[in-house]
Formats: sequence, structure tokens, C-alpha cells
Amino acid sequence: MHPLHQRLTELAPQWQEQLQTFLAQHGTATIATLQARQVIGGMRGVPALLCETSLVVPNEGLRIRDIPIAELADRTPEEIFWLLCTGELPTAEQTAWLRQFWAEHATVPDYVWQALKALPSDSHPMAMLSLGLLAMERESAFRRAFEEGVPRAQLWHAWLEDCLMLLSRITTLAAGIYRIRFHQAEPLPPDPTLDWASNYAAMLGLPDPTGQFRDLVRLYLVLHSDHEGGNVSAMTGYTVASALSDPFYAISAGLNGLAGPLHGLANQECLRFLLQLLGKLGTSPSDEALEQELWQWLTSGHVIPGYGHAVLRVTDPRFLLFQQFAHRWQLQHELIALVDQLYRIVPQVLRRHGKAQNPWPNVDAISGVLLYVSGMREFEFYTVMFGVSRALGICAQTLIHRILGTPIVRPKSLTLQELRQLATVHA
Ligand code: HAX
Repeated sequence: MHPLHQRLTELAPQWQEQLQTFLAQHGTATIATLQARQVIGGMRGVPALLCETSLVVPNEGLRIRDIPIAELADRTPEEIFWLLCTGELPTAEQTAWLRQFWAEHATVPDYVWQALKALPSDSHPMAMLSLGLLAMERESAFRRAFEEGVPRAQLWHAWLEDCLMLLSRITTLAAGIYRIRFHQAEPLPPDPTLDWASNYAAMLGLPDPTGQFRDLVRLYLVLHSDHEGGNVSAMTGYTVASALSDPFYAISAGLNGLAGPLHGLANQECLRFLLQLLGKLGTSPSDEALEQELWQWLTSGHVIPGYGHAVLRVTDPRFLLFQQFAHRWQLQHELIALVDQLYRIVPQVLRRHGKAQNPWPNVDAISGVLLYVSGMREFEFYTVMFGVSRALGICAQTLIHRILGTPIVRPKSLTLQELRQLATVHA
């Protein structure tokens, strides 16, 4: 039994018992009321999902297993995945084991490359990522275990096995997609001596004489790894997994949601906006010119990309961590200067506009810019970078659900007529 399997085998009975005790003591407690508009409004604010891995605190930001993200910014994705799954930071030996496991299992089978190369050259890289994962579904240990009649309570062992295999390969897969799709080049093979982030950075094949890109990839993978259970990708992965579809189906489905412009694509929109501003106002616009342009943009009915958030009410700490990264590496670029300038100006403008509940920047206000100035100019690939990272969180979240044995997701839907009747009764 490998170290992660061993630790989870120790923790699983405790978690299962805690859940059963909670259900016995409080299972019928009323914890919230529901407004009719929430039924229509994307279930906003409805506390109806269990997620142990992370929490977004409105006045603080992301906490992974109750540790503020800023305290985890120097960690590796290996450490973050272990933390997400177990609730504990790994020892040096445990980290070394996971690093070696991922590196040694990182080769993507040839049939996947053949399938991807057979696609038309304008296929979206997110579609290619999703398809690459689905192609590997035939190797699922979970599906095999289910078909062999392994008892429900034991199925999580195979879920873990699949997640580790999927995560071992996803960096190779994504980097290969980058090379096939944008550079008409062959995928680069993984180096079994490298850690997950360094291997990914190396396989992307961009020049990186100082190691700055490798450090950015590591930070990017850490900061985007998880963001509660209710966002589209996490909730989709959880829903699909609840039908006992295996991790390849579940993660692929979650990533399809991430591909949407209202979710994972926002960083690309933000970068486009910044480039437009520079194109229109020149490379170092004055504060006054910028303010005037932003005001016109807002009053003509547009949103300022990278600002505002559905849950957060402060500057996203991930934005600040990326900004610190840019300063630490002394990245001299007009886009970085513009990000800093906008951070001084946009919150005032949004306050004056008076609509946004949160005038502060979110992570997308800078994440795409950093990839761009580090040499990755293909906007369409940015969501793939996000997706590789978010696969960590969705794998961990679904693994915990399988350990806890939570049932298939099946909320009740209502017709508008039923909703009207209910609303009248409770008016
Ligand atoms: N610029 C202009 N207006 C904004 C705004 C912004 N950045 N942020 C919010 N508003 C407006 C909303 O459009 C809304 O207007 P209406 O009443 O006319 O519909 C009003 O302020 C109230 O919105 P809110 O309650 O503050 O924010 P929401 O929860 O409705 O929306 C969004 C949150 C992130 C979608 C929103 O702030 C937005 O569109 N921001 C710009 C796009 C963006 O940065 N998206 C990335 C979010 C991070 C993320 O989750 N990535 O995956």
C-alpha cells in the first residue's frame, strides 16, 4: 500500500464515523431557508453542498483545509494535493513519494496522441484536454472494480488509483496539446526525475533561462487548485461522480464547465481587455485618461474584467500573491504596470459606479497577464493551465465523497407553476 493510500485508509473510518454521528444527531436540523429567486438564480447562496477541501471566506479569501492560501503559496502541487485529500500537510518523505509516483506514471499512451492528432487543427485546446481524458477512461480501475462487484464502501480505493493516474498524466497531456495545437510539434516526453510543476513547465517547451516560468507554473498550479464545491466545474465533477461514473468521466465533465466564458475563460477576457486599453491609450496612459476610459466602458454597459466576485468582498489574495510574484521576479512589462495602475484606479471607479458589491480585483485580473509576459501568448490555452490545476481539487473533492459514501445527487426541480403555488402558500 502506498503512503497516500495508507494514510487515507487510516482516516477513512474516522471521517465515516464523524459523518454518521453528525447525521444521527443533526440530520433533520433546518440550517437555511430558501427564497424563490434562488431556485431560478443558479442556487446562489444556497448552502446545499458538502465540501471538505476548501472554503472561500468573503472577507479573507481562499482557505485550503482551513489554511489561508497565502500561507501555502510557496508549496508544491504535490503538497497541496496531499493536503486537499487528507487535511494534513505531508512529510518530506510523503511529498517525495508523490512526486516520484506522478513522474514515473506521466507517460500518455500513444492512442491518446493519435486521437488528438486526428482532430481538425482549429479544435479548442479545452475540448482536446477533455477528450484526451475521456480516451483514457478505458483504463479506469474504478470502472473495473465496479464491474467486478467490489462492495460500494471499498470503491474509493480504486477512485484514488484512477485520480493518481489521471493526475500523473494530465500535465503531459496538456503540454502535448499545447505543442500539437499551437506549434505543430511533437509532445515532449516527461522527465521521471522532475516534480509535477517543473515537468509540466519543461514539457510545454517554452524558453525559460532563469526558471521564472517554472516558478510561475508552480504558483499557478497551487493557486488555482481548489475553490470550494459550488463553482461550475467542481459541482459538475461531483454530480457526475455521484452517479459512480469514474474519475475520467467526472473530471472531463468538470473541465467542460471550466471551459465556459463565465468561469475559467475569464482570465483570457481580462488580458484581452488590458491589451485593448494599451492599444487605445498607448503604453503608459495617465491615471486621468485611464479613469475616463474605464468610466466610458462601464457606462456603456460593460463589466470591467478581473474585478468583482460572487463571494469575495476583499482583494482576492491570489491576485496579491501573483502581484508579489511579478515584483519578486522584477517583471518589467507594460502589462504588469497596467495591472498595478488599474488596481489603484478601478476600485474607486467601480465604487462611483455603485453597482458591483465587490470593487476589488479577483485572480483573473493578473493570472493571464503573467502567462503572457512569461512567453505563453496563446490565450486559448490559459483555461487548460487552469484546468490542470483545478483537476487537483476536483479529484480530491470527489475522492472524499467516495470515501464518505455520499449518495447520488438528485435535487428536486419545480415547474414555474409549482414555484408560483409554493410562493403563494408561503407569502
Ligand atoms: N464591472 C462592472 N460591473 C460589475 C462588475 C465589474 N467588474 N462586477 C459586478 N458588476 C455589476 C454586476 O454586473 C451587477 O450588475 P447588474 O445589477 O446590472 O446585473 C452588479 O454589479 C451586482 O453584481 P455583484 O453582485 O457585485 O456581482 P455578481 O455576483 O453578480 O457577479 C462577477 C460576479 C464575477 C460575475 C462580476 O463581478 C463580474 O462580471 N466581474 C467581471 C468578470 C470577472 O472578473 N469574472 C471572473 C470572476 C472570477 C472567477 O470566478 N473566475 O473563475
